[in-house]
Amino acid sequence: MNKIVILTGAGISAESGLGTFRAEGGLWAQHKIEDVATPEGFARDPRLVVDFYNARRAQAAEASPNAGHLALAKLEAAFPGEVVLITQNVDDLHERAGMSRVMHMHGALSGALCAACDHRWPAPMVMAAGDSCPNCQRPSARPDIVWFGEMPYDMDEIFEHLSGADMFASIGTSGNVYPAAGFVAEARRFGARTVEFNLEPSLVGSQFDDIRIGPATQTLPVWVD
Ligand code: BV8
Repeated sequence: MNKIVILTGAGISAESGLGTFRAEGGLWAQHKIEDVATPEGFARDPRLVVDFYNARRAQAAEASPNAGHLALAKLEAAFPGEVVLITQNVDDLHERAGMSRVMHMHGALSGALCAACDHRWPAPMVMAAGDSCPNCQRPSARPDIVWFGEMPYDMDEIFEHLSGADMFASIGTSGNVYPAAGFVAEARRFGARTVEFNLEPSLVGSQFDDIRIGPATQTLPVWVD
């Protein structure tokens, strides 16, 4: 086996104290998706959206990588073949765990994007609605996050990786959101073995060859060793 493709979701950061989306009291319980994670919501109330991501950026800065993040970094360092990590998460805990290759398909809290000229730059810890773009100087800075209805980043490269995967592992994601929830079917199409790590089977759990039930901080170190 020489290529492992990994997809992670909010569940891998849950034990670092970062809220998931659909759990009781999760992020979407406190806010409506259409108000804080769509371009229309940002156009309607940029301050609400910018403050939502400022709060998550501050939380992520306070959080630490957990044994699940560290296990994946250990796998990447020790595996003789290629490990590609695709995350739906916008925190930087994979990087801070030592993972060298992280594809943030839904963007990252550490990034800012210009809604006018598409310029991207490192986000300040606290963004304000109407911050100006350092490139075009217009007051059109927004969080560099892929919202619903927007095209995730690096999709061509991601499908390239999936077509060459020998193993596809999906960790801590509920299988609600596409195109990420469709990756297991894509990997299977090319003959990959597939394994899911979750507290319970996800909405696409039946498509996996193997499911490891339990907290990622326990199931991943066992899998990696
Ligand atoms: C697009 C950034 C097209 C924001 C996010 C109808 C059918 C199918 C698709 C659609 C549809 N209607 C609309 C769509 C498309 C839509 C979509 O899928 N909607 C869903 C809701 C139906 N998708 C999109 O819009 C995507 N774009 O399709 O573009 C296009 C084409 C052409 C041109 C332009 C566009 C873009 C989606 C990206 C949205 N942005 N994130 C932010 O982070 O604030 S999505 C957001 O939810 C998160 O980023 C995350 O990626 C995503 C999924 O959440 P999960 O990570 O799975 O988290 P969740 O809480 O749901 O689950 C946590 C899991 O962890 C649970 O299973 C739990 O059991 C487990 N867990 C908990 N603790 C642990 C654990 N597991 C292990 N250990 C633990 N300790």
